[in-house]
Amino acid sequence: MSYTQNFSLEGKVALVTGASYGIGYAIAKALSAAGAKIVFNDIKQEFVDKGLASYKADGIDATGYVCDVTDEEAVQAMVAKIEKEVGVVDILVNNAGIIKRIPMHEMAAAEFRQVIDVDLNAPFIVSKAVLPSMMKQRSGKIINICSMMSEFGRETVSAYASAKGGLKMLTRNIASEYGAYNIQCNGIGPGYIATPQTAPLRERQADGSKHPFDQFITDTKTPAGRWGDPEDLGGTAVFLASKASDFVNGQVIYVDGGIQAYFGKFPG
Ligand code: NAP
Ligand code: GCO
Repeated sequence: MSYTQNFSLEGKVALVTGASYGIGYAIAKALSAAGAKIVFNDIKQEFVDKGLASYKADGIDATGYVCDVTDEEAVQAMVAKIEKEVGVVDILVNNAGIIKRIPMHEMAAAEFRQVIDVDLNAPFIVSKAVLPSMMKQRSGKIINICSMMSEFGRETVSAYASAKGGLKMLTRNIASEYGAYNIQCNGIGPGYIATPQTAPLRERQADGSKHPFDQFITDTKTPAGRWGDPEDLGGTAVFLASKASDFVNGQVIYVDGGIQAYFGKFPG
């Protein structure tokens, strides 16, 4: 087998959750370029339709489903449908996610639970749904989209950091529990990526100047000196979805322009 064939996803079915736009969409595009057949979901028909139009415009023949990843019954039904209509899911990317930026002492327990539900419980639910067929075929790849907050805390993101820290451990546990079935589960920890999720942190100020958080990310925190583009994550996703990573299991690869390595710029 040639070196490049190791990275080919030809003949594989990839389910990317919440992939109508943003990071999920860019990862799906990369997996498709490597040969995978793309399946995605979103909560609303309107977003599935928008996603389908974008994939079509990019020349990708994707299949989209309406499904809330926190609803176990709906997820089980979607995976059964995918297996019937497209094929067994060889690659799962748990991408769908939300954030609520609220000081912890002001956060309602229901808000905390909602974030845990989408960002941690749902990856459990969707992984659980695809595992039986992966175990039967004795191969599979699960990629969990983690975060800088899998390692760090910061003001206002207690629920998100709890969920993403938990997702790192779920990643290690899936690797531990199903490695014997030739199933690899790894995480990607994106740095600060320009998507709708982070748009409020990049909003221009009334006087036209940069948002202070935007400045903090580019000038203080990130050695690369810029926000990430969703497409920056594509290469790592293809690697973790391919044969090239068959002996890599339970890792989180941080694709962050150097944030995890950096102490931060001294102001002066
Ligand atoms: P985004 O632009 O907000 O996109 C998130 C996607 O998830 C949307 O398509 C959304 O659908 C979908 N989604 C949310 N809840 C869902 C549910 N219950 N069922 C199905 N789909 C659902 O976010 P993003 O920035 O691309 O982030 C994607 C993932 O990367 C998330 O897990 C996020 O936490 C993580 N991440 C982001 C960054 C960053 O800097 N942007 C960094 C590290 C990690 P709707 O539009 O229909 O709500
Ligand atoms: C925030 C951000 C993040 C990022 C990302 C970093 O408010 O700090 O939204 O948490 O989106 O997850 O990796």
